[in-house]
Amino acid sequence: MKILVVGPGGREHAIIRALNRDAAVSTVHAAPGNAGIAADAECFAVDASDPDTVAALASEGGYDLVVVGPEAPLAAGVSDAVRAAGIPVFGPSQAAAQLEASKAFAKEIMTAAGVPTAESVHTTTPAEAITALSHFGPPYVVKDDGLAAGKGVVVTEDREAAIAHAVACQSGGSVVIEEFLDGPEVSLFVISDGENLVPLSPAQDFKRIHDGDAGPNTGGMGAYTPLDWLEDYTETGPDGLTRNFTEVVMDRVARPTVQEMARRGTPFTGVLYCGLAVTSRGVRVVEFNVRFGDPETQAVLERLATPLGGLLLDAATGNLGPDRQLEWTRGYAADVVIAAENYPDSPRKGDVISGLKKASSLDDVAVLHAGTKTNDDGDYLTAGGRVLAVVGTGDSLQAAVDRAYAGVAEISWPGAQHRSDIAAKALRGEIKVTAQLPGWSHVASGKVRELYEPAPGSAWDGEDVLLMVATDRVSAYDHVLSPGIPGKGTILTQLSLWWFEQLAAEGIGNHVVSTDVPQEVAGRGLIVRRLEMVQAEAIVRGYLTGSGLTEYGSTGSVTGIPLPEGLADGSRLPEPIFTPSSKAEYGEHDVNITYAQLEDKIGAGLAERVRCTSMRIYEVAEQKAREAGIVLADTKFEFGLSPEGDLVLADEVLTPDSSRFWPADQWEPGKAQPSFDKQFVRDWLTNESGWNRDSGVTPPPLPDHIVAATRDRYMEAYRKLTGTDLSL
Ligand code: Q0N
Repeated sequence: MKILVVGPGGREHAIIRALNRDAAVSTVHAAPGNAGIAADAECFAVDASDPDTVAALASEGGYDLVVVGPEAPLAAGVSDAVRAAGIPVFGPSQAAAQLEASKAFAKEIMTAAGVPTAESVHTTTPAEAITALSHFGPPYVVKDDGLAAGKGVVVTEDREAAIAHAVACQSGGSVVIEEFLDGPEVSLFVISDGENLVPLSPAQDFKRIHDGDAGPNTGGMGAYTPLDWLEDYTETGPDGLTRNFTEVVMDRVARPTVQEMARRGTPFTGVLYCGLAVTSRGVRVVEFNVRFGDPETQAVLERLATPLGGLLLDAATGNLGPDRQLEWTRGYAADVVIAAENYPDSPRKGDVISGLKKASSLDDVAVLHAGTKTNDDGDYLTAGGRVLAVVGTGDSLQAAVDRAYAGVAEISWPGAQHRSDIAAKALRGEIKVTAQLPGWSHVASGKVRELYEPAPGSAWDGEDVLLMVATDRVSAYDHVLSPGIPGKGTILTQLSLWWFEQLAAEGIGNHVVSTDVPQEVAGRGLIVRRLEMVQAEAIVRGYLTGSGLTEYGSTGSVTGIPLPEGLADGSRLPEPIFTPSSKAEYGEHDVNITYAQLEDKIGAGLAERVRCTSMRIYEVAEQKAREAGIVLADTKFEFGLSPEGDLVLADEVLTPDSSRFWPADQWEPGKAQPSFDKQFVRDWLTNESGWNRDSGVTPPPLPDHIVAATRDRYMEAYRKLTGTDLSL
């Protein structure tokens, strides 16, 4: 197969590199290509956006397939001209390319096809604008609708500022008020033959020039794939089946869009780039592009194992078939773009690039060219804003990123700039998405749990209930670790339920209403009464450790309760003590408070009821745990008040996440006690992983054997306490 790739940039270099790996591809040529591409394909210096020129070149060259890379030639009708010349072309017609070229057209198609996108309202009067702003709530998104006025977009929490911008825009025409899309952005490329579709692997790109998403927008400064954090995203379809992220985008976005385009007689052939926001309310389309994205393509194609030439030819000729699947290499890919000085304003050109050979000779590193040329001495010179993309691959995301940066470190020229935080948030586990549960709206996220409320019109709508979902996430030393512990959410929820039952038998009521939850969260979700929460945590300690030990060390007492001298880490206290704490600012540690402070905070009467009930629960639970061979060292409860004024036990109770469980037969005061849950995680992190707790750096991923051992430990705690096994 002989293929011509149209376009000059890094994306085209990535496509050509992947085509060269396809054994069925004999020849790849580029028009116009660039200096780096020239090493991998013969280049023809033509105007890539001129339809007749490209069609003539394609005919004369006898190509079996033309692949059009960038948007400009597509919008100019290059695909149509090549197709008219009787040559298969991968890339949409000029008419279908309107999905990218015209935002209004894209919106029209999405509306017709029922594709979820940001809800928006056109307004022409201040009163209409104010109504719309109130409808969406903060943060407010106010967009100028007049092409000429060009006052742009304002995103603000400040209602007055939003109104002012709306009024200013209305002076020149109308203004669009739009739903703010919270949540991370994802690029999903979907290959279409006009009818059938096949998705590539989701990727994330970095648009701003500087670290931390500071500075102006660029064409893209780096990307990585796949996105492990998307695994938490699920949605249930009308058939009651649960879909993963890619299935949701295929069902709700890509397929309806391609069907609508076909219905209009302008079938879409090529790659539909779905720019998506994964919001708390579900997936939303931010924008469509009609081509491979740059720099995501450099990472995505690096992992593609399916021969690319055959795939693109099948798409170009309507032969994808209904069940096309792609093969991927294991692991991850990341790329880092190196841009010229003064990019994106007016990039400096003509600097000699050094270190290219060294960088590309590194294992699992590829250097793809975007804006380069060569001089008479054979040096590579900068010749554009984005100059190079360095791609790294590896078994882990960290390895892929490390390799990309190892390549970047070899390359230099005066004023070269790159971001140093590509994939950093993902590596720190800071990107989170929430499963969409049928009948429930997400309201809050904890470190390891999620909270939902009944969705309007659902079975529980109008009832004062919440859905509390325990995840498999595990946290240690204030970091949420990856991967999670499979089954943890279920084990802890079932343990909590068992305790609730034991305590109910003692006359202690709790907030559980039902365990009949959506199947996605069966076993780890609880429907609970929505209570007015007591604004303090009720901690009972029978043994001295943790923050209690620290406080005892400096004052001899804990939350104002004096303790005898000579106690050590793990010492049993003469009698259990009630040591309340109070939520500090969001994200901060809770702070211990005295009983008098608790009385000030919630009132003396309520404080007494909370203290009394907590002590009683600890007494019951400590006894039961002891019989099971477990020391219940300390534990935290949360309470709420029912509308009738009853004190109700809330949250989860007496689990390893809210309590310290120690194996009774190993208890030995004077040292840190082995704990019954995360001991393996903590020991591995501090002793074996090479990670430093005080470094501020994200802990490395947990190895399989630590995950398995930790899970066994949770299971053992459940078995010991309840006397039964949990079949998961
Ligand atoms: C509530 N939290 C803090 C879930 C647990 N029954 C209730 N009624 C009203 N509010 C709450 C409960 C309970 N339980 C408790 N937040 C709201 C603990 N959350 C953290 C996130 O996950």
